[in-house]
Parts: sequence; structure tokens; C-alpha cells
Amino acid sequence: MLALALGQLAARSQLIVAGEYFWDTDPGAGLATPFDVADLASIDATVSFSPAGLNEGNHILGVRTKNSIGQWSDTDTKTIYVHQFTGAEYFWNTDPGAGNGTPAALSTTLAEFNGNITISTVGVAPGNRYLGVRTKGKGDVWSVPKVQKVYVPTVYSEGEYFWDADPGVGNGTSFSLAPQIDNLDQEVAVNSGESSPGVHYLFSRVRGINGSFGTTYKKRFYISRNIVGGEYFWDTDPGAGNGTPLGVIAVGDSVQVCGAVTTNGFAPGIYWFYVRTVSEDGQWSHPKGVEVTVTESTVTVGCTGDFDLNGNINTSDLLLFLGSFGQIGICSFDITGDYTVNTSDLLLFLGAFGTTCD
Ligand SMILES: [Ca+2]
Ligand SMILES: [Ca+2]
Repeated sequence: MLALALGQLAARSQLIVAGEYFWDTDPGAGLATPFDVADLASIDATVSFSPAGLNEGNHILGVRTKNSIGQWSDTDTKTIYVHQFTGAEYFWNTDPGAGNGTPAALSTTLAEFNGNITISTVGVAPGNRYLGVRTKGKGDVWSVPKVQKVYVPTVYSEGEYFWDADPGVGNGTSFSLAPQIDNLDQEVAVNSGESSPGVHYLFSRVRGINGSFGTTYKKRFYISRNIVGGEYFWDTDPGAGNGTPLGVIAVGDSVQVCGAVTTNGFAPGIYWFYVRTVSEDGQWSHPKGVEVTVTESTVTVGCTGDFDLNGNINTSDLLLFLGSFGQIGICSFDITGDYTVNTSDLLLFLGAFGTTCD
């Protein structure tokens, strides 16, 4: 479409109520192609004139207006070069030569070409790129390409990850992403596979369509061990696995340990008591020690069933025992060593009832 400002036609004092235009040949006042005008004393607007049907080349455009008392203005004429477009093409970055670009469908074949053409970025690396467009006119002559810088955004669509050791770019475990531009916001499921317990590093990197993998990101993970046992020793480390075993009730990140440790036979003084645990994969922890001061004592040491440690197995012990009867997974009041307080413990307790510790 052609658009002209009509300010120059506002030469009448009367209200303008109509307008018309023609190309090349004047059909006579009132017989040309009408256009809408505002009912005003002057025209200061932009009106579009269709060049449909015109051949490429110079054409004369005639325009006139009519006032409220039916008088037509003088005809204003203007010579305009009308293009006829017969094709268009585009290219990225490097001009392959006229006629060798990617063909583009034209939305118009007429006049000033300002229509839309669809440009594909398939195969174009993200970043600032040069897009060249040219059109073909009368006689299939190509125009000089119009080249402009275009930012092709990164559209992330895939990535890869690996644990600990980089297998090389493109050799990680791949994952797909919903296409997203510039900023990523998506959760990705990661398989820890056969990773052994302990510290591991998870690496990941992503790439956009037509792009290469970018920065590799690193994240530290700790895959926990299950503790399955433990041992203790006094003062001198006999070596991992050579201590006195601990009774472990439950396995996991932490454990409950049963059993009593005696200092019977120790001379008064300061000792160090150490404990360490072992995990399911056979890894021993570093021993952890506490200082223990052993003093002379006349306190009677309890025996089986003497829960209140007073040297006698009697009703007060029975009451304590019954308070935990039926419980599972505890150390106290369990006599049989199965960490459960039940009838079998009761029978052993009753067998000792009324006796005195040696
Ligand atoms: Ca007692
Ligand atoms: Ca028991």
C-alpha cells in the first residue's frame, strides 16, 4: 500500500466530505476510487492508496477532495515508482549469492515491500548473527541484500550429567529439556546408580539447539553409609576390627547400641574409652574417645535382674521390669539379648528373684 499525507490538499475553507484517487488516467470528478475523509475543514491525515493491478514502473497518482457544497478541489498529482516483487530470499551470515539464499514466501507482490516473511533459525548457532534479505523485482532482478544484526537466542533443549569423572563432552548421561530461552528452570531426575557411599560430585552441562555444551557445573553430594556394627577399646587402639564388639540394634545413619562396659579390675586413674563404627561396605570410622576417671568404689555392682543396682533382686526390680514389659528395640530390662522385653525375660528374672548378687 502507498500512504501519503494529505495536508497539501487542505486548501478549501469549506468542510471536506469526500475524497477520491486514481492512477494514471483521470476518470473524471466523482468517478475515481473514493477514500474516507473526516468531516473537517482540512485534511491532515494519512490515506492508503492501493496500487493493485499496476505494472512495475512510474505511475501518476491523482488525488482530490470534495467540499460540503459539492465542489471538487483541483487534482493533486504525484509521480510514484511502483515496485512489483516476484520473490524474496534470505541468508544467515554469509551471502551465498543472489538466487542462492533460502526462498521466503512473500506476503505481498506489490509496491513498497514491507510485508512479513518467515525466517527460520534452524541450523543457526545462538548469538549475534547477520541476516541478509533481498527481493526480486521486474525482470527477476535481485535487489542488493539488506543485512542486519539479529540476536538468535539460545533455546536450551538438552543436557548431560556425570558423576565424579568427566567422560568427555557429549559422553555424559543425556537428559532432555522443555525448550526454554536463555534461563533454565527445570528439575531433572538424576540416577545415582552404583555410587558408593561417601562424597561424590555431580557434574552437569546443557546446550541449546545448534549450540555446543556450555559451562560444566559441579555440585557436591554425600551418599550416606549405613552403620551395621561397632566396637570399643580402652586407651590403645588394637586396630580396626580388633576391638570389643558393640551390640547394635538398628542400622542407618546412626545406631542404637546396647550393652554395659565395666571398669572392674581397673586401678584408679584416668583412662580413655574409644568407640568406632563400621558401615555396610566395611569402612571403619575414626575412633571417638571420651576420658573416663576410675575411682575407688564400694558400690555394689548389679547382676542380672538387679535393675536398680542395689545388689538384690527383689520387688523393686520387678516393678521396674514390668514398666518396660512388651517393649521392643530397647536395651534395658532385656535379659535374653534380643532387645525385646517379654515372657522369656520374665522367666529368667523370676528364676533369680529373691537372690543376692555375688
Ligand atoms: Ca535390685
Ligand atoms: Ca528378651
